[in-house]
Amino acid sequence: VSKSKSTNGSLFPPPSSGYSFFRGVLLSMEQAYLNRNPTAKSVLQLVRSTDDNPVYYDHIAYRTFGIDGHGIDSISKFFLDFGYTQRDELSFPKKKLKALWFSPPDDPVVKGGFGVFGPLPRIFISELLVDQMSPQAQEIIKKYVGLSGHGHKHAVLSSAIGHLTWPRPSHSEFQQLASESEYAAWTLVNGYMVNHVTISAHKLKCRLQNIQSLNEFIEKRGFSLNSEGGVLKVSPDGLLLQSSTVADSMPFEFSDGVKATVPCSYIEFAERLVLPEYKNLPEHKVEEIHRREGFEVDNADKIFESTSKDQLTRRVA
Ligand code: OOG
Ligand code: NI
Repeated sequence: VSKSKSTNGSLFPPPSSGYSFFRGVLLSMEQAYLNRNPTAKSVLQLVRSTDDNPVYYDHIAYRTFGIDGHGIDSISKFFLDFGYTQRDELSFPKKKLKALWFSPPDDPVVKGGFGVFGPLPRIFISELLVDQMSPQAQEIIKKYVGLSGHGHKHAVLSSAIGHLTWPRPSHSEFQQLASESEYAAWTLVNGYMVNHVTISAHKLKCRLQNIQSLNEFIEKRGFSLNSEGGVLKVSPDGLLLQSSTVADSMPFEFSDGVKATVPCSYIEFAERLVLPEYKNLPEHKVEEIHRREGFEVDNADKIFESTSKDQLTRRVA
């Protein structure tokens, strides 16, 4: 195979065998996310430099407006095309949200690869049940979704380049949505941008592989964790443990010239414990399939709050 040198002197395609188009897209989404979210970037670097081993992702999450073609499907079709399988639906009636998660296909891992070059992450996509919102909120959402034209057909591209598919809203429109649903306001200004990536805690090799130590380690270094319902979110079966940072906020210039900060993205940690039926497996034989799968509504309900005003203002205080 002949390799050509690009103008900056690096080889293209990169010499690692597992560099596929699909992983290239994930890499662009990850870069767009890390470039906008200094906390996520620092936390990831901190964990990477502390653990001498590769850091892997448990899942990547997105938010959408649940309007024909603009909701979960707009992102999920890309993953389904590349071999993902649709799994369970989760519903959050109080927040007027629903979510679906998708499990990855088997894909050879790039030797020494980490992040998006490690084992492929699960995908978690939620959507706002727009028809349950007030007429005023629906009008704003439909206005921007309409202005995006065919943008929803390119949701993945929008996420990868980190650019909204609709024009920026006015400050009052943002406020109106925020008063009804912080999720709606977040989605209006962040669009298809990655909402978070999740570090797989049980795959870390050092002392941080226990999520409690990871939480302590992160807090000691001055980062705030989402405290909604307690920092550590535990599933009823006790086997899925999750925590997350408070989202970064960013200065944003609204269409009417108002400048204000808006919530962006956060980073999450997840520890999946070994299922009871495999508890006697020797540690070196334990694989991901022996651990707790899926997501948990009550955990997720609290993780959503990572971008809430309550959590963000707590952080500044
Ligand atoms: C998703 C919150 C839920 C999880 O892992 O349960 C979640 C969001 O904030 O959009 O990430
Ligand atoms: Ni998550």
